[in-house]
Amino acid sequence: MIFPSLISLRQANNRKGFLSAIVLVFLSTLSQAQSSVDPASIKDKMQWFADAKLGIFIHEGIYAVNGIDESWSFHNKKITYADYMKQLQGFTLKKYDPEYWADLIKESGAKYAVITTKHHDGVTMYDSQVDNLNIVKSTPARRDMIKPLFAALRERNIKCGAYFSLIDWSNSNYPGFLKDSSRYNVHDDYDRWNKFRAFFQSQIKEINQKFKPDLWWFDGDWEHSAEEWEAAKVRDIILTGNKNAIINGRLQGYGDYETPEQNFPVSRPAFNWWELCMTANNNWGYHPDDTNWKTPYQVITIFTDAVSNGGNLLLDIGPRADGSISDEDVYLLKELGAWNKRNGEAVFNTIAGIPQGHFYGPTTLSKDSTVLYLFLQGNISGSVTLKGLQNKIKDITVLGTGTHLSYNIVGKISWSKVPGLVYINVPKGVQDKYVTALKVSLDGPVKLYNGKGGL
Ligand code: FHN
Repeated sequence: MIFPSLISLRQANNRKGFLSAIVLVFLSTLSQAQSSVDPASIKDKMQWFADAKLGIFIHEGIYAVNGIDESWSFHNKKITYADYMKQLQGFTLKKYDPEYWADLIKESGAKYAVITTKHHDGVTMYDSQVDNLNIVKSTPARRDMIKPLFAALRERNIKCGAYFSLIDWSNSNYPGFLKDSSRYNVHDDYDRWNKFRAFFQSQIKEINQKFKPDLWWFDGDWEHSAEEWEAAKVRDIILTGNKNAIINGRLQGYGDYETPEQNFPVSRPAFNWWELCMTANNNWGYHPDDTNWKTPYQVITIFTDAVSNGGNLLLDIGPRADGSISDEDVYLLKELGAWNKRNGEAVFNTIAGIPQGHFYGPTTLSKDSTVLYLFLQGNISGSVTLKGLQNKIKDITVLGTGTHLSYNIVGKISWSKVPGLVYINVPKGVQDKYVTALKVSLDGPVKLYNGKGGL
């Protein structure tokens, strides 16, 4: 379900890494089949993540200088490596205000944020002692952008995530470089590969010590196997330094949760925990020529759909090279935040909703399953139907306005155990600007009839 979409993603984005996509599918299917993490053993540490529902993804890097594809632009030979790295000279962060970033993320309603510490181009966004290819030593920014942001986020009780690319196409000991040329093959020169492993694992150790991420968002695991990455050891390095750290599912089977990308699950993913990562337009980084922005309505319907299917949304922004954030990204986060202020009860700290077929739209449940939340997409008025509900309804209100709604039970046959249809009357004027949330309070934990009807 996930990986074919990644292939189409790459092709759609001209990231013609077709071969890597094939390898990706094989390795990913392998890794998924062999997830090495026992869900029961991580249930407690995952609770904040399960309750959080919304995170903000931040792709910041030298690729914002020219506003081009992050790392892929040189890998796919849209620009030479030399010209790509000339962007180091234009990366200033002169308008970078981590307090403002943290305020905006707080206002969006997000409970966590994930920022790129290093993308596939190998440039670290902090003062790495392991490599001089970092924004402190190699750009006019001359400052670490991770420490002040994590401090500002933690002041606002927002969890901090570190995106880290296992791929490092700039490192001379890394096999991969351009789409059609590699430096060497691991099996031909394992000593060189060991040098690279020691290098990237040292960076993971320093990020763990310096910033103590609450969440690690690995990427690029598809280029090598769990054995080659020493994925089990990487997991141990992190958990030894921070036993409650959460690791995403891009560590060749040694992660805690799954990360579908850009494409939207139709049926409920069979994962204990999952997170849909998504761009606000078509690109992860700042790309001024990309004006294909999603609307707040589209983001909110995708968000409620993901949550109703037991997942989180990690919504991406791509700040500029001076650290300022585009008006379009700001507008989306503020509109999403205003909606969360009106309807957050139906999202945060809830659990996945009732199975499809009982209501034509996303739903969620309170943790004790005694409150059912129904999401009405678009400007729905008139009446909406709930099928198979065996509970008695205590009350129905519209979140955001508190308006109480009436309802009728239709077609209930006294001697039959099959429940009637609940028609909820939604008058004009109570609708939310984007998605309306109805709160249905029940007489106990939800009980559903999902039979085929009849006598
Ligand atoms: O190659 C990266 C891409 O540049 C971007 O960082 C996304 C974000 O999830 N991950 C990879 C593509 O799957």
